[in-house]
Amino acid sequence: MGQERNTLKPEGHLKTIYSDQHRLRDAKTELYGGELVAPFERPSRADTIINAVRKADLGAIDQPEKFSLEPVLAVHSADFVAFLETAWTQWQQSGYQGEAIPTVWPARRMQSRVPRFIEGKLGYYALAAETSICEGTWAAALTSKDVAVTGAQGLLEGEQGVFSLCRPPGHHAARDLYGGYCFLNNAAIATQYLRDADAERVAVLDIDFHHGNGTQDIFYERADVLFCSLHGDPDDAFPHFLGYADETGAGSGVGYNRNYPMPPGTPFAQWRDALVDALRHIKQFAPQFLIVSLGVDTFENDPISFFKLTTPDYLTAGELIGNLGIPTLFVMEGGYDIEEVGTNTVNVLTGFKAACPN
Ligand code: 5XA
Ligand code: ZN
Repeated sequence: MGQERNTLKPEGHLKTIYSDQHRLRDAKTELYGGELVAPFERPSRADTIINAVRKADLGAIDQPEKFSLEPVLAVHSADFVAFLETAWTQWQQSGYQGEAIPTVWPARRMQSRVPRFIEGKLGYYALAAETSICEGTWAAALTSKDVAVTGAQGLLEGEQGVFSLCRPPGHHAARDLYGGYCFLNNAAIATQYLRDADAERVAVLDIDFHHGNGTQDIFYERADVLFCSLHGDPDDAFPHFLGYADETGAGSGVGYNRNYPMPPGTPFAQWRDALVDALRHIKQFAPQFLIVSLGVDTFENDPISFFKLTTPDYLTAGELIGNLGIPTLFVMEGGYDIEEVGTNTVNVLTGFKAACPN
């Protein structure tokens, strides 16, 4: 580590980073089951979570600092970032009336070039069609990145636990792909930010219901970032084309990617066993920092997922993570049961805080 960590923070303190700029991302459409529906990933999710955080009195709630595009360009390609920045304007200029939805892809045996027209660009950069781009999407994604990087900065300043309430989420966004409600990969950006601040090793634990294909993609050939993901088996669940157990890393990254795909109906006991195994590997890796991609769409009543975790289970999950004693940044990903998304999220943080009170 090149940077000194500061003195200990008040006991039991878990700082949250939040901005209501997330509301700028308020798409009206999601392509789901052959229909255009109101998006599952909607502003009320974050509103519910921040209200639960306030009620639980976990610690200070800070606004994010503003960061440049530098930490973004450390994990995403410049052409992808330029596309995201201008996609909505280009779409509007084309005369289309609805939100921007991709309809054509570079499928097998076709060319892999970036077309000039926005319809082609959307297909080139999208990994899925459900995620409409609308006014305010880019501004919200930028703020979400600031929320993540401010959280990472908190770890560098000596916080033991920080919650970055990112929205839109990020873990499906790869180096040059968006989709699955994600645009910029907040967890990967925070991870790389910590590496660039001289942390030798950083681990990423993804406990969202869906495989973190974007994060895996970004770090797949690296031995300095261990990626572990617990998720619905891609045979049955989005993103379908990545997340199998035999994806273990490539090049110098072999052995630093661990996937735990699980079947429909997976109960907490089975999920917990996978978590314990992932935590064992993380402990062995001995990272300076842990990033948790925190999704609570593993909940039994989640409308788009199929695991069977219950509200008290999230306390146990947080406690198991906290037992590692590694300075940890929680980065918000999915969770769509609007009634319970706040309680379930706060339970993870409360369990963590109880296990590592400093
Ligand atoms: O973690 N990812 C999600 O919750 C989004 C899944 C999108 C499925 N079409
Ligand atoms: Zn998810």
